[in-house]
Amino acid sequence: MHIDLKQCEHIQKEAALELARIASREALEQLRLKYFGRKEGALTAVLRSLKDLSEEEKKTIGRAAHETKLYLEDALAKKEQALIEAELHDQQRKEKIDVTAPGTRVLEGHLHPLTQLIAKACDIFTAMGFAVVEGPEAETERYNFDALNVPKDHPARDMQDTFWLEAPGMLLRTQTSSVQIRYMETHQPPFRIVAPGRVFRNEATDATHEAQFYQLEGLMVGKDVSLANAKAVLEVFFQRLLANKKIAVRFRPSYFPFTEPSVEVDVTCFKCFGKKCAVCKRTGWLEVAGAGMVHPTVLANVGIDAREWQGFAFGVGLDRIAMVRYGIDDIRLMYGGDMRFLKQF
Ligand code: FA5
Repeated sequence: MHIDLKQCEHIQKEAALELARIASREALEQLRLKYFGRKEGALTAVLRSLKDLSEEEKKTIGRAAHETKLYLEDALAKKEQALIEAELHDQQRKEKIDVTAPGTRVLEGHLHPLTQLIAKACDIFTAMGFAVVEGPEAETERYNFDALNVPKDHPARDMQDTFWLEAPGMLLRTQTSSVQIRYMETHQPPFRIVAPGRVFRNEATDATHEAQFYQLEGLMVGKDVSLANAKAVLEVFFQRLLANKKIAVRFRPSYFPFTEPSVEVDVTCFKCFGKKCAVCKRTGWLEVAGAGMVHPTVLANVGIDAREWQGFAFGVGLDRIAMVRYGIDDIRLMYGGDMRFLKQF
């Protein structure tokens, strides 16, 4: 191979152009091999052929070749350093934490309005000495109807359209009154309990009727517990629940097979506070529960002597209370799972 000064010059120029275009350490390594590679390196070939030059040529061309070698080594090293710094800078930029940037809000859940209402109700009754108990949603006909003095062929069974289960004698409870029986079977009076829970009725749904809703059962049995006590307890409950001492309760005669006498419980409309509005149908009252004195036959069914013990029971419809309290105009919203609705409570 014959070399001359031009060749060295050419290598320097070409390498400088190529170096300017290089953007990665891998590409830089390729370039290093192109010039300094043991077998095929362009500059390696030049340096190798120096030994064939005359003494005169060695002085000029040899020096130029060595300068080119030094130049290239230096340029490669500088480029490598620049690439390392750029990489580092890039990494730092990516990993940088801006402590002043606004944070990402963590979505926080909260309790369903009905769950909030149940918790509040249980607190109020607990403060009045009531124990909170529960019963199953899939219930037997005996606990839901028979033991509650609802005769087999009595139309009262149709009052609450029942979802029957495939297992014989099993149903989805239509009322929390079934918990009264379960509790009284296993406890001796005196006692006071509340039992909140979900009930089911095979009804056409509309803005105020759902096929599933919540009730809160109350039961107080003692030696001389009367309907007046029921009125007082319910009045205190609603006054505390709605944080308003002016709330009153009134009883209207009614009929339930498991109570005698039986009453419908109305409470001062807590939308208009008695001023008469659309929610209370201009009556000033809201119908919120059924109640009465536990029927002697029901007590006998669970082995409690009705000559010695007596008491009241009530069943509050929780959904309608939640609706008036929170201004919800359609009961079905409560079970729709729509976040836009739920987020408001
Ligand atoms: C009963 O269920 C009786 N077990 C209540 C009772 C208990 C009376 C203890 C005496 C002694 P009633 O079917 O009226 O009664 O229902 C009670 C409350 O549940 C009603 O006042 C109403 O607020 C609510 N309710 C009834 N049906 C529905 C429905 N489809 N959707 C939403 N709430 C309902």
